[in-house]
Amino acid sequence: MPDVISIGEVMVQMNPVSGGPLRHARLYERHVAGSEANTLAGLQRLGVSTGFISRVGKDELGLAVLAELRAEGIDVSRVSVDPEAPTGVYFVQRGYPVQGKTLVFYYRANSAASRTGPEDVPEEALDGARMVHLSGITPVLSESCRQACLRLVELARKRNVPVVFDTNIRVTLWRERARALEGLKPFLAEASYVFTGDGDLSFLFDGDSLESRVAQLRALAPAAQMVIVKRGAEGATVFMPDGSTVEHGGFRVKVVDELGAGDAFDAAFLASLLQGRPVHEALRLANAAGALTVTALGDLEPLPTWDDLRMFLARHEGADSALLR
Ligand code: KDG
Repeated sequence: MPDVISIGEVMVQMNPVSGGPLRHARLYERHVAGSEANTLAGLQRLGVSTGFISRVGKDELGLAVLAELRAEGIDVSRVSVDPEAPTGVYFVQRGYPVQGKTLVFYYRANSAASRTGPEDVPEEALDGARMVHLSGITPVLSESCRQACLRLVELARKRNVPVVFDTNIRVTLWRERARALEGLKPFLAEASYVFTGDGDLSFLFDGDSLESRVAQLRALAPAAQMVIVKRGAEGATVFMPDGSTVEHGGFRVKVVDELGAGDAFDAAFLASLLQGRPVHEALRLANAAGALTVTALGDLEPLPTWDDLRMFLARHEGADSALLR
């Protein structure tokens, strides 16, 4: 029985081998990715068992998605094949026209995954679960997806399973702040752990400091034991309920493909908590996992194992690095 259950959409990712605008891209690497499943794959690499709820199309791309998720060891018994709609696809444009920024072009409207509904979330899906993980992407995909997410959260509450929620704002999908805030509220209200980022916080709230935006988020997430704010290469900060914070700096690496870093971060943080590691150590490992994930194309492929993290930390923290136990 999986320790962590999540729900979302996995798409085929078309990632050009060269830079520049997509209108000229001719050679692509074909990957498979989706924020929530990326997090599950990251957990699997760190020894945590996971299960995913979704749909794929009855097509070649759906077979590719299923094959990759299975290869990561994710339980896909609750990913159904929907003959009525296709598997979603997205294209990535890295570093053009703004260096260091990635643009994403979705071909996912009315995809099979967007037809996921509460009927795909039976109560037994939570048998044995230690955490339920959701992100702000799935509820915006369709009304049935929103209902499926609400059901998952309701079942988690009924069974006392902690809910982990990553705000994961995709502006292209939400379009405007008021809609996003309304859409995220029911999930924030139930979350025991909230992951967010400085970009997400600025999109959601006004305020002259990170602290004031986090305070506004906390007001919507009164049950949150931790609000974890990711700041990319700058590191991350955990805001505890008593107002104290725990911080860890980021690691400098050569960025090849920034997508998936936040998912890798969540995975390493959660795997560390599930192992009983202290918050500061979880942050250190999560920052390292995020950094490692931007060093290669694709979201799933560069996700680290414990051995990868050990080697990375030894290199980046020097001889004094207190290596993982
Ligand atoms: O986290 C990276 C993913 O967000 C991206 O690769 C695809 O899931 C995705 C999305 O919805 O944007």
